Amino acid sequence: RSIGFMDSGVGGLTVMREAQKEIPNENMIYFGDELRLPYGEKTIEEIQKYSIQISKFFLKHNIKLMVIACNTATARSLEMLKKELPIPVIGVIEPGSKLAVSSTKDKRIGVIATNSTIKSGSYEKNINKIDNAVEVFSLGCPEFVTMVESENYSGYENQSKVNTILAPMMGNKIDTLVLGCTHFPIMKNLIQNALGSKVLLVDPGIAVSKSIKNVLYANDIQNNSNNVGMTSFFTTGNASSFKRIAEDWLNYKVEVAN
Ligand code: DGN
Repeated sequence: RSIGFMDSGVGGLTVMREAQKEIPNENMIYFGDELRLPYGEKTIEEIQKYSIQISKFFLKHNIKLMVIACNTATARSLEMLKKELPIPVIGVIEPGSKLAVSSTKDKRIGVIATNSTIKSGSYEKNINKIDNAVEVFSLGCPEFVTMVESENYSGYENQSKVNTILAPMMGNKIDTLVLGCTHFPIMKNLIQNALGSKVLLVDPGIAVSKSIKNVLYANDIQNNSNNVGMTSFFTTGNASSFKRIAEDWLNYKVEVAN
């Protein structure tokens, strides 16, 4: 049985790549809902409906664990999926918040994400549940999702776009920035350049891969074989652009089905 990773597009690949480093022997299925992207601009009801549909697709493929590798869908449908599904479900916001709190020295954390994630207040709530002395500065950056999906995530012009979009974050004296959308690690260099080397970027995917491992072992559903796991990829959108971005990010050849 495999682990299902869902996102609205290619973003969740940043989470799956970390998981493949942590638990390379597990089989994984990736589902990118590019046709209905961006989730960040959809209503809560729409996001919940899409998440349920994708979970049904996964259950038909007999998954043993579902990872919501999308912050927007985590913010809006994690609690619902946890109640509805007969298998464990993991989101990205709680592990990401923990990692951010353990990283900040000045207790000033920036969060960049989709508008829906920012509006949900989920990072603020999770961060302040761990330490309510931390100040959280949030900024919606929906343009970054479009840039990544359209393969505009490097080069001078894209750098200056990123600088402009992140300008409102500059006066906040943050020492840590959460990449609160799974698409953002793909343009990590541009974000780091814009903020300068003193700001530590937190990629929740790294923390999520540890949670996945813990949940597998806690439920005794880990794969005990030493063989490298199989991975399959599905998109509701354009398979060839998905393939290009996935191969660029994962560094191996992939087959993508519709
Ligand atoms: N990758 C998704 C996230 O982490 O929120 C959102 C992308 C989108 O659909 N806007």
